[in-house]
Amino acid sequence: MKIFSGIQPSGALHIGHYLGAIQQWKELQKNNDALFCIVDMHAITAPQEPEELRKRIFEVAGLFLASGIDPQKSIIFQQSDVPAHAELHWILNTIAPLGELERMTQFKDKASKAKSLCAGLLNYPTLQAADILLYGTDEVPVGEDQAQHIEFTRMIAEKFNARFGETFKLPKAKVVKEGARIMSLQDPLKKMSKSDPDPDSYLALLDDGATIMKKLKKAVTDSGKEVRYDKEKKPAISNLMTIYQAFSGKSYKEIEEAYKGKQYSEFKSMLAEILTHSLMPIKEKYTMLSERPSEVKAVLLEGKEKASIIAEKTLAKVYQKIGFTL
Ligand code: AQP
Repeated sequence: MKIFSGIQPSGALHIGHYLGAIQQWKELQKNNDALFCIVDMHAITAPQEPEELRKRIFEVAGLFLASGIDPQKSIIFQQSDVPAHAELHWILNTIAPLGELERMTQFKDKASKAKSLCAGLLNYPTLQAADILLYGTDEVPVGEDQAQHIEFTRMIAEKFNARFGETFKLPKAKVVKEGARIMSLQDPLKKMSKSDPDPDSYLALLDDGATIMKKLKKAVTDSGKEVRYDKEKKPAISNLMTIYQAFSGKSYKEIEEAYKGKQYSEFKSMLAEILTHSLMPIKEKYTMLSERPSEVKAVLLEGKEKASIIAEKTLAKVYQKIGFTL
Protein backbone atom coordinates (compact mmCIF):
# COMPACT_ATOMS: atom_id res chain seq x y z
CA MET A 1 0.00 0.00 0.00
CA LYS A 2 1.09 3.61 -0.60
CA ILE A 3 1.16 5.79 2.51
CA PHE A 4 1.62 9.57 2.69
CA SER A 5 1.58 11.82 5.72
CA GLY A 6 3.15 15.06 6.87
CA ILE A 7 3.77 17.45 9.74
CA GLN A 8 4.14 21.22 9.63
CA PRO A 9 7.40 22.69 10.96
CA SER A 10 5.42 25.37 12.75
CA GLY A 11 6.54 24.76 16.32
CA ALA A 12 7.90 22.15 18.69
CA LEU A 13 6.70 18.62 17.94
CA HIS A 14 4.75 17.29 20.90
CA ILE A 15 3.42 13.99 22.18
CA GLY A 16 0.20 14.53 20.18
CA HIS A 17 2.26 14.30 16.98
CA TYR A 18 4.00 11.22 18.30
CA LEU A 19 0.83 9.36 19.33
CA GLY A 20 -1.46 10.68 16.58
CA ALA A 21 0.98 10.31 13.70
CA ILE A 22 4.62 9.22 14.07
CA GLN A 23 3.96 6.11 16.14
CA GLN A 24 1.77 4.58 13.46
CA TRP A 25 4.13 5.73 10.70
CA LYS A 26 6.81 3.54 12.29
CA GLU A 27 4.59 0.49 11.97
CA LEU A 28 3.29 1.36 8.52
CA GLN A 29 6.75 1.83 7.01
CA LYS A 30 7.49 -1.85 7.64
CA ASN A 31 5.19 -3.26 4.96
CA ASN A 32 4.23 -0.31 2.78
CA ASP A 33 5.68 2.29 0.42
CA ALA A 34 5.67 5.26 2.75
CA LEU A 35 6.41 8.95 2.22
CA PHE A 36 6.70 11.31 5.19
CA CYS A 37 6.83 14.98 4.42
CA ILE A 38 7.83 18.11 6.30
CA VAL A 39 5.08 20.35 5.01
CA ASP A 40 6.82 23.72 5.13
CA MET A 41 4.49 25.23 2.50
CA HIS A 42 1.57 24.51 4.82
CA ALA A 43 3.46 26.02 7.75
CA ILE A 44 3.67 29.46 6.13
CA THR A 45 -0.12 29.79 6.13
CA ALA A 46 0.64 31.24 9.59
CA PRO A 47 3.42 33.85 9.86
CA GLN A 48 6.84 32.20 10.43
CA GLU A 49 10.18 33.85 11.18
CA PRO A 50 12.57 32.64 8.41
CA GLU A 51 15.40 31.65 10.78
CA GLU A 52 13.00 29.94 13.15
CA LEU A 53 11.37 28.09 10.23
CA ARG A 54 14.76 26.88 8.98
CA LYS A 55 15.55 25.60 12.46
CA ARG A 56 12.17 23.88 12.78
CA ILE A 57 12.47 22.13 9.39
CA PHE A 58 15.75 20.61 10.55
CA GLU A 59 14.25 19.75 13.93
CA VAL A 60 11.25 17.96 12.41
CA ALA A 61 13.50 15.97 10.06
CA GLY A 62 15.79 15.08 12.98
CA LEU A 63 12.83 14.07 15.14
CA PHE A 64 11.40 11.87 12.39
CA LEU A 65 14.71 10.02 12.29
CA ALA A 66 15.16 10.00 16.07
CA SER A 67 11.64 8.59 16.57
CA GLY A 68 12.33 5.68 14.27
CA ILE A 69 11.31 6.74 10.78
CA ASP A 70 13.85 4.85 8.72
CA PRO A 71 15.12 6.43 5.47
CA GLN A 72 15.93 2.92 4.19
CA LYS A 73 12.23 2.10 4.35
CA SER A 74 10.51 5.47 3.90
CA ILE A 75 10.96 8.56 1.77
CA ILE A 76 11.50 11.55 4.07
CA PHE A 77 11.41 14.92 2.33
CA GLN A 78 10.64 18.61 2.47
CA GLN A 79 7.50 19.74 0.62
CA SER A 80 9.04 22.89 -0.92
CA ASP A 81 11.82 20.72 -2.40
CA VAL A 82 9.30 19.18 -4.82
CA PRO A 83 7.66 21.95 -6.91
CA ALA A 84 5.00 19.55 -8.22
CA HIS A 85 3.09 20.12 -4.93
CA ALA A 86 2.59 23.81 -5.72
CA GLU A 87 1.84 23.08 -9.38
CA LEU A 88 -0.84 20.45 -8.74
CA HIS A 89 -2.22 22.63 -5.96
CA TRP A 90 -2.97 25.37 -8.45
CA ILE A 91 -4.79 23.01 -10.78
CA LEU A 92 -6.87 21.53 -7.94
CA ASN A 93 -7.69 25.06 -6.78
CA THR A 94 -9.53 25.57 -10.03
CA ILE A 95 -11.91 22.70 -9.23
CA ALA A 96 -12.16 23.03 -5.43
CA PRO A 97 -15.58 24.43 -4.43
CA LEU A 98 -15.14 27.59 -2.37
CA GLY A 99 -18.11 26.70 -0.14
CA GLU A 100 -16.50 23.39 0.86
CA LEU A 101 -13.25 25.14 1.77
CA GLU A 102 -15.10 27.66 3.88
CA ARG A 103 -16.83 24.83 5.75
CA MET A 104 -13.61 23.12 6.87
CA THR A 105 -13.43 22.95 10.68
CA GLN A 106 -9.68 23.70 10.82
CA PHE A 107 -10.16 26.81 8.65
CA LYS A 108 -13.06 28.07 10.75
CA ASP A 109 -11.13 27.40 13.94
CA LYS A 110 -7.90 29.07 12.77
CA ALA A 111 -9.77 31.93 11.08
CA SER A 112 -11.59 32.71 14.32
CA LYS A 113 -8.25 33.14 16.11
CA ALA A 114 -6.06 34.78 13.43
CA LYS A 115 -5.57 38.55 13.53
CA SER A 116 -5.54 38.68 9.74
CA LEU A 117 -6.39 35.96 7.25
CA CYS A 118 -4.38 34.90 4.19
CA ALA A 119 -5.88 33.05 1.22
CA GLY A 120 -3.42 30.21 1.87
CA LEU A 121 -5.24 29.29 5.06
CA LEU A 122 -8.46 28.79 3.12
CA ASN A 123 -6.65 26.84 0.38
CA TYR A 124 -4.74 24.66 2.84
CA PRO A 125 -6.86 21.52 2.17
CA THR A 126 -6.33 21.85 -1.59
CA LEU A 127 -2.55 21.85 -1.10
CA GLN A 128 -2.97 18.87 1.20
CA ALA A 129 -4.99 17.14 -1.53
CA ALA A 130 -2.14 17.79 -3.98
CA ASP A 131 0.38 16.34 -1.48
CA ILE A 132 -1.63 13.14 -1.16
CA LEU A 133 -2.76 12.67 -4.76
CA LEU A 134 0.69 13.17 -6.29
CA TYR A 135 1.86 9.88 -4.82
CA GLY A 136 -1.08 7.59 -5.62
CA THR A 137 -1.70 7.35 -1.88
CA ASP A 138 -3.98 4.60 -0.54
CA GLU A 139 -3.93 5.58 3.12
CA VAL A 140 -3.13 8.74 5.05
CA PRO A 141 -2.32 8.09 8.71
CA VAL A 142 -3.51 11.14 10.63
CA GLY A 143 -4.94 12.33 13.92
CA GLU A 144 -8.73 12.65 14.13
CA ASP A 145 -8.62 16.40 13.39
CA GLN A 146 -7.35 15.77 9.86
CA ALA A 147 -9.98 13.22 8.79
CA GLN A 148 -12.16 15.96 7.26
CA HIS A 149 -9.29 17.08 4.99
CA ILE A 150 -8.84 13.54 3.70
CA GLU A 151 -12.56 13.42 2.86
CA PHE A 152 -12.07 16.70 0.99
CA THR A 153 -9.15 15.13 -0.90
CA ARG A 154 -11.35 12.22 -1.99
CA MET A 155 -14.04 14.63 -3.15
CA ILE A 156 -11.52 16.64 -5.24
CA ALA A 157 -10.06 13.45 -6.72
CA GLU A 158 -13.54 12.22 -7.65
CA LYS A 159 -14.40 15.55 -9.24
CA PHE A 160 -11.18 15.56 -11.27
CA ASN A 161 -11.63 11.93 -12.33
CA ALA A 162 -15.24 12.56 -13.35
CA ARG A 163 -14.25 15.51 -15.50
CA PHE A 164 -10.95 14.36 -17.03
CA GLY A 165 -11.11 10.55 -16.76
CA GLU A 166 -9.63 8.15 -14.20
CA THR A 167 -6.45 9.83 -12.92
CA PHE A 168 -6.25 9.80 -9.13
CA LYS A 169 -6.59 6.96 -6.65
CA LEU A 170 -9.06 7.76 -3.85
CA PRO A 171 -7.20 7.83 -0.52
CA LYS A 172 -8.56 6.90 2.90
CA ALA A 173 -7.75 8.39 6.32
CA LYS A 174 -6.24 5.99 8.82
CA VAL A 175 -6.98 7.30 12.29
CA VAL A 176 -5.47 5.61 15.35
CA LYS A 177 -7.89 4.51 18.07
CA GLU A 178 -5.98 5.79 21.10
CA GLY A 179 -4.00 9.02 20.95
CA ALA A 180 -5.88 10.25 17.88
CA ARG A 181 -6.64 13.48 19.72
CA ILE A 182 -4.43 14.47 22.62
CA MET A 183 -5.81 17.55 24.34
CA SER A 184 -4.12 20.65 25.74
CA LEU A 185 -2.81 20.35 29.30
CA GLN A 186 -4.31 23.75 30.03
CA ASP A 187 -7.69 23.21 28.40
CA PRO A 188 -8.83 19.60 27.91
CA LEU A 189 -11.49 20.71 25.44
CA LYS A 190 -8.84 22.07 23.04
CA LYS A 191 -6.44 19.98 20.93
CA MET A 192 -2.80 19.99 22.07
CA SER A 193 -1.24 22.29 19.51
CA LYS A 194 2.36 23.32 18.77
CA SER A 195 1.36 26.86 17.85
CA ASP A 196 -0.41 27.39 21.17
CA PRO A 197 1.22 30.51 22.65
CA ASP A 198 1.27 28.85 26.08
CA PRO A 199 4.12 26.27 26.12
CA ASP A 200 2.63 24.76 29.29
CA SER A 201 -0.24 23.48 27.14
CA TYR A 202 1.88 20.87 25.35
CA LEU A 203 4.56 18.31 26.16
CA ALA A 204 7.27 18.67 23.51
CA LEU A 205 9.22 15.58 22.44
CA LEU A 206 12.41 17.42 23.38
CA ASP A 207 11.25 18.62 26.82
CA ASP A 208 13.56 17.45 29.61
CA GLY A 209 12.42 15.62 32.75
CA ALA A 210 12.17 18.75 34.89
CA THR A 211 10.07 20.55 32.27
CA ILE A 212 7.77 17.55 31.87
CA MET A 213 7.28 17.40 35.65
CA LYS A 214 6.66 21.16 35.84
CA LYS A 215 4.12 21.12 32.98
CA LEU A 216 2.27 18.12 34.40
CA LYS A 217 2.10 19.69 37.87
CA LYS A 218 0.53 22.77 36.27
CA ALA A 219 -1.83 20.70 34.08
CA VAL A 220 -5.47 21.42 34.88
CA THR A 221 -7.46 18.67 36.59
CA ASP A 222 -11.17 18.09 37.15
CA SER A 223 -13.16 18.48 40.33
CA GLY A 224 -13.02 15.55 42.75
CA LYS A 225 -9.81 13.60 43.22
CA GLU A 226 -10.52 10.23 41.68
CA VAL A 227 -8.27 8.99 38.88
CA ARG A 228 -11.08 7.69 36.68
CA TYR A 229 -11.52 7.61 32.90
CA ASP A 230 -14.65 9.54 31.97
CA LYS A 231 -14.22 11.80 28.93
CA GLU A 232 -17.50 13.63 29.56
CA LYS A 233 -17.28 14.32 33.28
CA LYS A 234 -13.51 14.24 33.77
CA PRO A 235 -11.97 15.43 30.47
CA ALA A 236 -8.68 16.63 31.99
CA ILE A 237 -7.77 13.49 33.92
CA SER A 238 -9.05 11.33 31.05
CA ASN A 239 -6.66 13.10 28.69
CA LEU A 240 -3.75 12.46 31.07
CA MET A 241 -4.87 8.82 31.36
CA THR A 242 -4.83 8.51 27.56
CA ILE A 243 -1.21 9.71 27.57
CA TYR A 244 -0.38 7.38 30.48
CA GLN A 245 -1.99 4.43 28.76
CA ALA A 246 -0.25 5.10 25.46
CA PHE A 247 3.24 5.33 26.96
CA SER A 248 2.91 2.64 29.66
CA GLY A 249 0.87 0.06 27.77
CA LYS A 250 -1.47 -0.22 30.81
CA SER A 251 -5.26 -0.29 30.30
CA TYR A 252 -7.54 2.38 31.79
CA LYS A 253 -8.83 -0.25 34.25
CA GLU A 254 -5.29 -1.05 35.42
CA ILE A 255 -4.51 2.66 35.86
CA GLU A 256 -7.71 3.21 37.84
CA GLU A 257 -6.85 0.26 40.09
CA ALA A 258 -3.28 1.48 40.64
CA TYR A 259 -4.42 4.96 41.75
CA LYS A 260 -7.49 4.01 43.79
CA GLY A 261 -7.54 6.21 46.90
CA LYS A 262 -4.48 8.15 45.74
CA GLN A 263 -4.08 11.82 44.86
CA TYR A 264 -3.88 13.35 41.37
CA SER A 265 -0.37 14.51 42.32
CA GLU A 266 0.89 10.91 42.68
CA PHE A 267 -0.58 10.00 39.32
CA LYS A 268 1.01 13.06 37.69
CA SER A 269 4.45 12.33 39.19
CA MET A 270 4.39 8.77 37.85
CA LEU A 271 3.20 10.00 34.45
CA ALA A 272 6.12 12.44 34.37
CA GLU A 273 8.50 9.57 35.11
CA ILE A 274 6.99 7.36 32.41
CA LEU A 275 7.18 10.14 29.83
CA THR A 276 10.73 11.14 30.72
CA HIS A 277 11.83 7.53 30.42
CA SER A 278 9.92 6.91 27.16
CA LEU A 279 11.12 10.08 25.43
CA MET A 280 14.75 9.70 26.52
CA PRO A 281 15.87 7.54 23.53
CA ILE A 282 14.30 10.04 21.09
CA LYS A 283 16.04 12.96 22.78
CA GLU A 284 19.40 11.17 22.81
CA LYS A 285 19.21 10.19 19.15
CA TYR A 286 18.11 13.72 18.23
CA THR A 287 21.03 15.28 20.12
CA MET A 288 23.42 12.98 18.26
CA LEU A 289 21.88 13.90 14.89
CA SER A 290 21.95 17.63 15.62
CA GLU A 291 25.70 17.28 16.03
CA ARG A 292 25.86 15.76 12.53
CA PRO A 293 23.55 18.02 10.48
CA SER A 294 24.98 16.80 7.16
CA GLU A 295 23.43 13.35 7.83
CA VAL A 296 19.97 14.87 8.19
CA LYS A 297 20.46 17.02 5.09
CA ALA A 298 21.60 13.97 3.07
CA VAL A 299 18.38 12.14 4.04
CA LEU A 300 16.30 15.11 2.84
CA LEU A 301 18.24 15.33 -0.42
CA GLU A 302 17.71 11.65 -1.15
CA GLY A 303 14.04 12.03 -0.23
CA LYS A 304 13.68 14.99 -2.59
CA GLU A 305 15.10 12.98 -5.48
CA LYS A 306 12.91 9.94 -4.87
CA ALA A 307 9.73 11.93 -4.25
CA SER A 308 10.31 14.13 -7.33
CA ILE A 309 10.40 11.14 -9.66
CA ILE A 310 6.95 9.96 -8.50
CA ALA A 311 5.42 13.44 -8.27
CA GLU A 312 6.60 14.58 -11.70
CA LYS A 313 5.13 11.47 -13.33
CA THR A 314 1.71 12.22 -11.82
CA LEU A 315 1.93 15.88 -12.76
CA ALA A 316 2.81 15.00 -16.39
CA LYS A 317 -0.31 12.79 -16.51
CA VAL A 318 -2.43 15.64 -15.14
CA TYR A 319 -0.97 18.16 -17.64
CA GLN A 320 -1.79 15.71 -20.43
CA LYS A 321 -5.38 15.24 -19.24
CA ILE A 322 -6.22 18.89 -18.79
CA GLY A 323 -4.73 19.91 -22.13
CA PHE A 324 -1.50 21.67 -21.12
CA THR A 325 0.73 19.25 -23.05
CA LEU A 326 0.96 20.03 -26.77
N1 AQP B 1 -3.06 16.91 19.67
C1 AQP B 1 -2.93 15.99 18.74
N2 AQP B 1 -3.35 14.73 18.98
C2 AQP B 1 -3.22 13.76 18.05
N3 AQP B 1 -2.69 13.99 16.83
C3 AQP B 1 -2.26 15.23 16.54
N4 AQP B 1 -1.71 15.77 15.44
C4 AQP B 1 -1.44 17.08 15.68
N5 AQP B 1 -1.84 17.43 16.91
C5 AQP B 1 -2.36 16.30 17.48
C6 AQP B 1 -1.45 15.04 14.21
O1 AQP B 1 -0.14 15.32 13.78
C7 AQP B 1 -0.11 15.39 12.38
C8 AQP B 1 0.58 16.64 11.92
O2 AQP B 1 -0.04 17.79 12.32
P1 AQP B 1 0.43 19.19 11.73
O3 AQP B 1 1.68 19.62 12.33
O4 AQP B 1 0.44 19.14 10.27
O5 AQP B 1 -0.66 20.18 12.10
P2 AQP B 1 -1.71 20.24 13.17
O6 AQP B 1 -2.58 19.05 13.16
O7 AQP B 1 -2.37 21.54 12.96
O8 AQP B 1 -0.84 20.22 14.52
P3 AQP B 1 -0.73 21.36 15.55
O9 AQP B 1 0.19 20.95 16.64
O10 AQP B 1 -2.08 21.81 15.98
O11 AQP B 1 0.01 22.44 14.69
P4 AQP B 1 -0.30 23.93 14.49
O12 AQP B 1 -0.46 24.45 15.88
O13 AQP B 1 0.93 24.44 13.81
O14 AQP B 1 -1.53 24.04 13.66
C9 AQP B 1 -1.54 15.28 11.88
O15 AQP B 1 -1.75 13.94 11.48
C10 AQP B 1 -2.35 15.57 13.10
O16 AQP B 1 -3.59 14.91 13.09
